Amino acid sequence: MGRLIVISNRVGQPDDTRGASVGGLAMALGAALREYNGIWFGWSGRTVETFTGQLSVQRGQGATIATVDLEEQDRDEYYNGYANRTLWPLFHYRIDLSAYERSFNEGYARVNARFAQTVLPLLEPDDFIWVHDYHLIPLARELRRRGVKNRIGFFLHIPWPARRLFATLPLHRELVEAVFDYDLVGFQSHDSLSAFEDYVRGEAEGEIDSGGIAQAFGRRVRLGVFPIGLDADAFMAAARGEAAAAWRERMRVSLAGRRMIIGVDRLDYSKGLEERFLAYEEYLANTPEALEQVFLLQIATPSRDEVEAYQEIRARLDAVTGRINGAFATPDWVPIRYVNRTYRRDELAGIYSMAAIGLVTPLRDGMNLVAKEYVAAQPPEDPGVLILSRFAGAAEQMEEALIVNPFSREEVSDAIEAGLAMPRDERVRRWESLIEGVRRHDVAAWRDAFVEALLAAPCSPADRLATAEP
Ligand code: GDG
Repeated sequence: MGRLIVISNRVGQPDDTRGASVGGLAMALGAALREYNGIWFGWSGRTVETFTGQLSVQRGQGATIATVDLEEQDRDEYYNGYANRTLWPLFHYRIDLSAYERSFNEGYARVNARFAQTVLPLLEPDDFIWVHDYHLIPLARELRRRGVKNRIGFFLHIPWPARRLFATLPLHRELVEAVFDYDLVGFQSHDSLSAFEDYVRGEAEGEIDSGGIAQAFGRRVRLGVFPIGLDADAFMAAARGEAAAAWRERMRVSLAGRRMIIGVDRLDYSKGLEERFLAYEEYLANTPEALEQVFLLQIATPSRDEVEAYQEIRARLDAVTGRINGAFATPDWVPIRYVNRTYRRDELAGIYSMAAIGLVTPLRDGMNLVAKEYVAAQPPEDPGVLILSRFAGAAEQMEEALIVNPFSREEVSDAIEAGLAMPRDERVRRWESLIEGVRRHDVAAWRDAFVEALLAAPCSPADRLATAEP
């Protein structure tokens, strides 16, 4: 079997098993690459005055990491622009925040072409290529134009939006047409898959056969659902380790008999943090006996802070937490402990394990790994309760959580009350079912299912010739 070539916007540190890096993608791919003799290619995160296409290659224990520098204009138009100001908000149903600027589009096309050009000399005929996420949707098209016939798969970590929303994107057809240069396209959830299929049928005059093959634009691509998972055993082991134990003790002292609700998220408007705080405020207002007995610890790691919408959400959250704390706090209790910094994964595991409730209420989320981490960190004999948004991909798998509509303060507030009152035998029963799913559908199962489907996908080089440049 050939090598696995992973291509994503940024590369992670596959040898870093303690996981200092933030973001579900880096954790998931690190585990995948250790297993194969893989190459991981992406942007170095650095900018230079003029693009050179110079590869910088680093051989680690598990994988070879290859990176390239981009220009400042690339970062502005491709990364901060098309990826995070156009596609991210649109794919998370925030068309009010989506910026449609031609220069972003051009930057996106330019960087995808640069990625293809730079990775080309690394490729061997037997390699199979796995492209990740919304930054690189047209990469297969760019590779095909350069004559690449290898199997290429694409996995979308974020949701695919409903057809009518997607159609608000200028040049939406071109973007979907580019999807048809892959052999396999994977989504996190059935919800995303059916939104894509709906677009293919309704806007691209295409068809989906019973085997999950989509046909449109004179080409075919296999579609599938591949819900991402945790490196569950490693995370459970981290929860039993020294750093976790130290944090458990630190939290035990600081709890002083109170009960903790926890949220852990990148500071992103899609995660529903403001709505979460307001629902929690509603719970406090309606439950006087909870005052001084409960608190919400929200760890919100700053992210994409060059993008205005992120600066705005950060300022709003500062204001909302300040207001709620001002209204409810007493000299020895604050209702919301709001923390804008990063912790190591093993430290997080210890903190999660002390929380009576994991509050995971994104307004839209491809999957949401925090929900799975919370479950993996719980003590089996006395587990906490997961409250989970129905709009996270994880909700399709984690039915034993308390599933809520994150837009409804009342519903979330009721779920907090129900979670805190839930008897131990019900908590154990729900948790046993949840942890079984987290362990079975782990990151290795995700990778194996995707790779197997990619290797089995119908690969028809004849179709490719149509898109190759003369
Ligand atoms: C995208 C999709 C999909 C957070 N704070 C710290 C920290 N984190 C870690 C969490 C978790 C990860 O970041 C966040 O993963 P999510 O899955 O919740 O969300 P995104 O970053 O938006 O990821 C998402 C994912 O890709 C994978 O496909 O599930 O839907 O949006 O692992 O623990 N990690 C550390 N310190 C922190 O302070 N070490």
